[in-house]
Amino acid sequence: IVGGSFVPIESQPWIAAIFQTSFLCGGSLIAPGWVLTAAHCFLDGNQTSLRRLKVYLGKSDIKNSDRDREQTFSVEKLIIHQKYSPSNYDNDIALLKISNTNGQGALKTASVRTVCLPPLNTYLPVGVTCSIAGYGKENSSSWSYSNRLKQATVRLLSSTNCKVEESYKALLTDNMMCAASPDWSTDSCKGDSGGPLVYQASGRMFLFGVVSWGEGCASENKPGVYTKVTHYNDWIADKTGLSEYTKG
Ligand code: 4AZ
Repeated sequence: IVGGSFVPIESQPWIAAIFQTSFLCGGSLIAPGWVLTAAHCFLDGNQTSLRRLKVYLGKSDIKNSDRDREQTFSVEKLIIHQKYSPSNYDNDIALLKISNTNGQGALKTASVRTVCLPPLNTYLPVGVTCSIAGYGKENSSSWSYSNRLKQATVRLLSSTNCKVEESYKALLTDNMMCAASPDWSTDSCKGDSGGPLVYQASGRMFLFGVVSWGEGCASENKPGVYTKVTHYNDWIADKTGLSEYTKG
């Protein structure tokens, strides 16, 4: 995350840190046994070795473990969207079925809880402020990830605005949405992929976006691009067996 601030895990208790030997991507806990993330995190697609994947919840710091707050999981299943396109990142969404050593999903604590999925047919109005979070780079020229959890606010752009020449013209599909800060000072960056873009409504947090791609980080006229979670209610319900109307 470029800009924004360091936050304790309790500010984003649904964020997941996905490891494949080393840190790989962010994700979001949408149900005790399910993490939603980006498909492009798994270069080998469904050939990815599940045994090498580990998911941590309740983690404020990638490098140091915090045994009192952390929960660790192995991955039982990796489900990459069947229409994910590695060439343009269309349908950049994937699900991980997680379980601990007792075969159970996440336990709700102060540092671990689920995020709500947006109800069917909800649309965020252009200009609303959302928050993004992750353990990724603090600027594009960094050599390493932040390691500590950061959060920042960004505003939703209209697709027309995001498709102008200076932005992404032909690169955007209807399954993507753009967000940036008006002064281009905050953005998601490398290592934040798969992580959450959330919007607060009626005191609840809804997962509207999954960090997907962008040209550089916090560069002028190059917004961050997020997978539109509302386009995948049916897919998520079908793959997980969860109700489309997640009550949190
Ligand atoms: C990446 O490389 C990446 N500024 C993620 C998000 C953005 C750019 C790059 C958005 O994972």
